[in-house]
Amino acid sequence: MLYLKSADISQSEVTPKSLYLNRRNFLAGMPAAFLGARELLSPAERAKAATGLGNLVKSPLSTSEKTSSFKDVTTYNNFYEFGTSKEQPAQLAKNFKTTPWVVLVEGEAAKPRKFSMEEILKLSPLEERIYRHRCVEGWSIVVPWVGYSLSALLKQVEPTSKAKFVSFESYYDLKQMPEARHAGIHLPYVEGLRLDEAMHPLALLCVGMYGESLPPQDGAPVRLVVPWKYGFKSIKSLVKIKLVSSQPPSTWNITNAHEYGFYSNVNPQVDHPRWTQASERRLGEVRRRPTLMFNGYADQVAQLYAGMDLKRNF
Ligand SMILES: Nc1nc2c(c(=O)[nH]1)N[C@H]1C(S)=C(S)[C@@H](COP(=O)(O)O)O[C@H]1N2
Ligand SMILES: [Mo]
Repeated sequence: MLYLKSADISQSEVTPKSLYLNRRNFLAGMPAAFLGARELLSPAERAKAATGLGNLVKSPLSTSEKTSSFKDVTTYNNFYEFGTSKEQPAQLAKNFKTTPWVVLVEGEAAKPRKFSMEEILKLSPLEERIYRHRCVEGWSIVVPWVGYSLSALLKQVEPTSKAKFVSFESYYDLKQMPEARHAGIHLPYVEGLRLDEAMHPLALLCVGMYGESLPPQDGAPVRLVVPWKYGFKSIKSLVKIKLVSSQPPSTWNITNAHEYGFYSNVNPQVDHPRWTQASERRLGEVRRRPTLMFNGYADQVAQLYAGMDLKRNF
């Protein structure tokens, strides 16, 4: 019998009403203990099976905190296109087809163009960046991501002076993502950043984790990781990036504007309407820990918001 723990209900990104509408989905859910094929391999076998990402530059932007386990990070996911429970994406994204893959970068740019995945992988040296990553639901992880600053890609297309924001869109195909019908959120998944946020060196264009290419459930083949914002800003399986002149829509804001603003900076002083944001639980740990302003990246990013009311711009 599959049942929901009360914490899962009270701290889910979707409202209880949407959860109720998704009940069918939960009842059809997979056993939580099921492991992905790669999980069954020994570490040595896994290294052999991995898509080699070559020599990774160790980034000085990394935290020295202990990384979360590969298992936790790849079996407890939010990827609504592949189901709304934490266990579904690892199961239902298994056969997600990520080759060939093309990302269109267009809009207010002198040189808009498409980038194949092969081009993206070669654009800039791949770095290992160990970041804290916190979901608005109150869980967090520390992940050795692989990628490089998003700015390297954006600079390629030469943003014009009219470009003030960047909008992002995920892959969406009901044939590959049948569960998306019951997601209860606006799809295709869209997100946005102000241009200066997108150009900040911490904003990562991510192509891998734990030295390997990204598993489908974590956003293969290419996603964003914006470590000072709640996890939902870190859009997965990116297919489109558009430089725009005004603030673009974002999936969670469209779905529930009362609960999710455009900025979504991690801020322990601004509670979510349905729960506190003052603390979090790191996956693999029992005791909750205090949540840090900007998820611990205040020294690097607070300047971007100087003079802004961060309670109003939540
Ligand atoms: N396309 C897409 N991107 C997404 C989501 C999603 O449902 N669809 N979920 C977001 C949320 S709510 C979180 S917390 C992070 C989770 O990333 P992870 O599963 O790699 O930890 O992905 C974000 N990116
Ligand atoms: Mo999230």
